[in-house]
Amino acid sequence: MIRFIHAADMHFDSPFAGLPQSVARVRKEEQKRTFMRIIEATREKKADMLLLAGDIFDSGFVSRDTVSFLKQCFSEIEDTAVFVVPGNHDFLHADSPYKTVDFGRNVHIFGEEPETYQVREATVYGFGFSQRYISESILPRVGMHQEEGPGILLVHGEVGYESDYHPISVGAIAESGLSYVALGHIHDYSGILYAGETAYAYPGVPEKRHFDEAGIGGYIYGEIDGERANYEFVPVGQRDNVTIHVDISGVSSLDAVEDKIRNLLEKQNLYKVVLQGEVPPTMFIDTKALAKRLEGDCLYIKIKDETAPMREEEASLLEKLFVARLSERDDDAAKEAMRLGLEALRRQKR
Ligand SMILES: [Mn+2]
Repeated sequence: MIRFIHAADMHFDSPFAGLPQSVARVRKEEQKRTFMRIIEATREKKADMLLLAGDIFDSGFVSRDTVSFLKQCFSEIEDTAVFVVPGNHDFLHADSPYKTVDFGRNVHIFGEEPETYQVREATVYGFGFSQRYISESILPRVGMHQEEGPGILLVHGEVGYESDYHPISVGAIAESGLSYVALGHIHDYSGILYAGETAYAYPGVPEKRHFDEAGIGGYIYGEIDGERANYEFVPVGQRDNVTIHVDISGVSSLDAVEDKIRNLLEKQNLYKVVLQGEVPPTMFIDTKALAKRLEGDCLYIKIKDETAPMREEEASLLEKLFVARLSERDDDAAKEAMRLGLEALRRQKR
């Protein structure tokens, strides 16, 4: 039986732009810790191979820390063959760490021409990016897998007919004779897909970085035993980047808005909160101050105000007068009176 672990798109040395520096620093450490979980799983499962399907690095800028971290990781799984294909973000070039660093005896980095390795009864095929864009489909150049054991292809690219990021057609996968195609490039887990007899999948980013990479990331564990195969997605990510839309229509005070948001937060996650609905024309939402008050309830929060002022005729004259008078005072009693008073006035209207 062949056992493998398939991960992709770690994007090490991502700047985590948009986050405050202190949070970005935490996230960079966590990104590495999540990868260590993948290394631990590789060891525990006694996997024959660890397949890394490109975009291991976010760009040509790779820190020394990251290089020594990866060397350390790979040395801890000496009995596992580690296969790496460069992706569009970390494509091969003369100064690339893929060319300049010796990652260890058990690590094989694929070049731009398809190569083949034998790992026990399995044949592993792969090739990587050596430029930012590839619009030609290279899969047909690999040829059909005709060896006896299972065939596994490791590649970075986009399933479809047209793409500047190495198009891979479903038809070509179906005709490949392969058991499994280990893909990288798409940042969400794709599910285990099939083209003919061949399974293919994107594991996605293991530790999600941005609000457009929501969910808990992971890797794929596979076992191929003769004709039988089993593939499962294993979550390992530590935090979720959650976007929530909160309708605050009818919420009469900023304290109530704060409470409403607080109830939706989970300590470990990062949040983008979009406020919606209609609010009294006198309500001014200082999103920065509000976020600051909620900081302790999650790792990070940013708030966007997309509310609209209530139409004039809906805010009664009485409400306006009431708010105007109370706004002259700025103490807790006035705030409480504002909340209770507005609630009472609105109840009356219904
Ligand atoms: Mn990527």
